[in-house]
Amino acid sequence: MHRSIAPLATPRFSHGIQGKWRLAAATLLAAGAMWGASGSALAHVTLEARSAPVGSYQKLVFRVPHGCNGADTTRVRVRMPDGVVAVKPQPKPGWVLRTQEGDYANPVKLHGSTLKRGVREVDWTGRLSDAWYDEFAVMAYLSDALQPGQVLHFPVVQECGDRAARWIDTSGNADAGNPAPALTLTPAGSR
Ligand SMILES: [Cu+2]
Repeated sequence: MHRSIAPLATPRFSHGIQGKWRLAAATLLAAGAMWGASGSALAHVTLEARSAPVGSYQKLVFRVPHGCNGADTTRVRVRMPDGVVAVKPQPKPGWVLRTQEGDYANPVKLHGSTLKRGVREVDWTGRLSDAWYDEFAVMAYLSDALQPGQVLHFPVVQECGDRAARWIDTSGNADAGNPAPALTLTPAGSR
């Protein structure tokens, strides 16, 4: 007697297992999208610390993880927003350091004296290979007049020879192509 062997039917997963596969697939997709977004955002010029208390001294570290479309970085200029005072940049061996002074929007009382002007822009000129990572730091005081919850934006122009990347978007939009490094202010004395 010849019994026909039914052709192998597509294994039908029970709804539970199929559901799980679908869920796993959806999670992977979402993770990929998020990495894409946060990965690329994290890969721009950003601040190491994302938040800091009002009325405190902070070391602000600007991270440069790549050049301009493959070209080496030759200059990094950072503008200080209002309320960021008593700025002292960190020199870097092999880089020329320049600063631009200007009036503060509001005078700031600090250690018994009133500061009316100071460093408003810092400029490092040198060379950083696109294949390498580096940091550019300043010490600064976050004025007591600033408000917790406020987001400070530090526009950065990254020059790469005759090319440039302008990290100057201060909209705070997550999908901004060229976001300026941002610092969220927390209440005085908070960690
Ligand atoms: Cu990037």
